[in-house]
Amino acid sequence: MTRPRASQSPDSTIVGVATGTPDGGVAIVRVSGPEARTFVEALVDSLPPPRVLARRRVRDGEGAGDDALVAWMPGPNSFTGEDVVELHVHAGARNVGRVVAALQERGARAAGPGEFTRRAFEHGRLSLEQAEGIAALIAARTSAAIDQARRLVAGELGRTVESLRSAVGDLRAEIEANLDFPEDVADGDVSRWRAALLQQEATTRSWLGSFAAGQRARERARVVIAGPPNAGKSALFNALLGRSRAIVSPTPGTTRDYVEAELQLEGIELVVVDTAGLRQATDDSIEHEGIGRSREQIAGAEVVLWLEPADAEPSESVFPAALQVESKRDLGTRRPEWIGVSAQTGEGLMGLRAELLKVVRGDESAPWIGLARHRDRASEAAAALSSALALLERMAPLELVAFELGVAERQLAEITGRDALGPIGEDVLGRIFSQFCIGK
Ligand SMILES: Nc1nc2c(ncn2[C@@H]2O[C@H](COP(=O)(O)OP(=O)(O)OP(=O)(O)O)[C@@H](O)[C@H]2O)c(=O)[nH]1
Ligand SMILES: [Mg+2]
Repeated sequence: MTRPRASQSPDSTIVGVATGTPDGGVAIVRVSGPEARTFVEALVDSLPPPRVLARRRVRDGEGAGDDALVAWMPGPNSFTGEDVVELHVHAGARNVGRVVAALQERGARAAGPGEFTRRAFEHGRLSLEQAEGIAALIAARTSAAIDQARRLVAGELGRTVESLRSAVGDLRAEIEANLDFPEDVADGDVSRWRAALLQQEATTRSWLGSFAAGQRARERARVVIAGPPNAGKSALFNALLGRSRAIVSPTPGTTRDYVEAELQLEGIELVVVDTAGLRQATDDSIEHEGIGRSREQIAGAEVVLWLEPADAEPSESVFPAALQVESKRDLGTRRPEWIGVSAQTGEGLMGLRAELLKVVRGDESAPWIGLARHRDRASEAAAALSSALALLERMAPLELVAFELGVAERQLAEITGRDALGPIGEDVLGRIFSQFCIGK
């Protein structure tokens, strides 16, 4: 196990505010460590029985003290695995500050970012990817992100990864058992190993293949409406949102800066962006700047809606890889093969929404809930499994195959962090837990 730094001594008792800002009516002050009980008892006379919320007066100074609810959760069956006491006090920075200061006077140390969760990990209460799931849950901005983070916290990824890791480990053990007598290895063994390896490699690659879908689902896709001036981009933007958010006018070059707004389509959150119309020569420097910003928006888009109006000739600069939409269909059509809409009559909007959903959802393959760090480790594991497979097919010495399997095993173990504290190291843990807010 990595030795914590002196300032993070596992023996120290830490205090932090578990509730975030802005304050609600109640704030939770959490104390964890061997002296949690003693420190809090000094303020509240007696602790309630374990896991019972009881009312206590918190004497944190001269006056009457705060009227609080106190929960006492003795370790190891607590969130951190240590003795934990939670004080539900009245919120407000000053009031909470006094309670925290009183605990610090008794000897509790202010917790660093993610320190409670880190202790939970170090005491085996959570695996690493579950801890990362907690951070992802706190940071989640879309309902898909919340679902995925909850599944991480519930240990779903950890169980899948762990089951592959143990299969790789079993295979390595079996191959190693044959190292001393390679001439006894039967052809049947080799083809069985090969089949197992193929399957393990395919599993890992399938995670990598659906990583992007999971990431897309977590984030709000940016849908950028672009096209020549006066195409009806702002009118379509408003029609999609169902409210008049952007200025619509017959003057080409009306929209200068881009305008963005959130849009929900069947439970999928999108960001729709209206941009300044693209045209070549313009000596208006503001419009010029606006066009530059449109191009940046297009470059950063998951989906570009390229809009051209039915009452103008097709332009030469249709943006490639975009959904091609003809606007002002109430005026006729010159691009019958494009998706047709009219912001004025509402014609075609349903069809456009359906096309948008199709693109945003991408392939319907189940998205992987792993985060970027998990993808990186899985990708190393997949590479090692591929090498092992290639070595086996080349009839290379079995030591080499076993070595590659060992690499794959270690990479997979780093995802959950459970059995691989050594190789993970302080810097990785520091990076992961520093993303948390204080009190988590
Ligand atoms: N007939 C008809 N007119 C439309 C429709 N949509 C927009 N218009 C008109 O087309 C003109 C331009 O609309 P905007 O939405 O401002 O066009 P834009 O593409 O945002 O233009 P810029 O911001 O200048 O690039 C306005 O006069 C709108 O009323 C439509 O569906 N049918
Ligand atoms: Mg506009």
